[in-house]
Amino acid sequence: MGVREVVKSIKSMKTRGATKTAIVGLKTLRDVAEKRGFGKEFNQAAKKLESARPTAVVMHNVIKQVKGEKTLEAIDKMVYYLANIDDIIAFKNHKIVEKGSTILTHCHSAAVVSLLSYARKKKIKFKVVVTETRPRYQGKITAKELEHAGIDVTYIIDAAAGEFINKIDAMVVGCDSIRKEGIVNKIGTYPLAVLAHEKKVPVYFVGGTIKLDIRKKFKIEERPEGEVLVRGLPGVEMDVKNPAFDITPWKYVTAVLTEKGSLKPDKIRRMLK
Ligand code: RUB
Repeated sequence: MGVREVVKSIKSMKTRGATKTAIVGLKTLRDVAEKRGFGKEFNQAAKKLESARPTAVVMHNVIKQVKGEKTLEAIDKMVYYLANIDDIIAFKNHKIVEKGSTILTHCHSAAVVSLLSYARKKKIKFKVVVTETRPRYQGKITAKELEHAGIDVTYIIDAAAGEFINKIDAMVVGCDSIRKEGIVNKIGTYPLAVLAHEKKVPVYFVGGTIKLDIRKKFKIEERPEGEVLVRGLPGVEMDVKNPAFDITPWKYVTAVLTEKGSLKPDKIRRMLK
């Protein structure tokens, strides 16, 4: 696929998830670099790919690194690193999943699925409550992948979380960007974290340190209103908002599960300085 097709695939969410998007973006840039080098065309393609999904920081961080080195080997190294990071995170952190426990997750994160599947492979039996994740229903992908990994799944609408929270032992979600204000992830993560915190349920975010985000310019992607009101609301004139991500402030975060192990908020905030 060329740059234009990949940008289209990212914007339409055929390609999604912070890590996967960055891998696909990098592979596309590799083709550009192979044909045209690391000059103007490479920079233009990089800009287009980055702005296709502007909130997640992985694509930005890996492109920055590749621009520093300007070699195909640097791209290959980055792709390899991203393709393997979730396995390392799972290996280092799967013990947070306790035997007989029930985990709450939201949206679809490859890092979360990898960690939970690894725990199951290690013969730990547990349950996962998966929220459907309006408006794009990524919870369906998560439910399917976890069920295929032999995990007992309960699928709920987002608004049912309060009804289930007393049965939950830990909340485990992915992350798009780790910033000084807090952790950016799929819209709806923040209210779930507040609920979990209120009920003294630990809140874990899973993602590599490549998601540390020191960008000054940062925006929460606003997606089309048709995703929210699919058939519209004829005769009613109103504003429809559809932010794709929210920021969970640090006070609700128990730890970030990374390739360096489980890191507490204080440690991460020092790393962001
Ligand atoms: C996906 C989402 C995921 C993060 C992390 O949102 O918020 O939790 O991207 O994913 P969307 P991963 O479906 O809008 O891309 O662990 O795969 O990097």
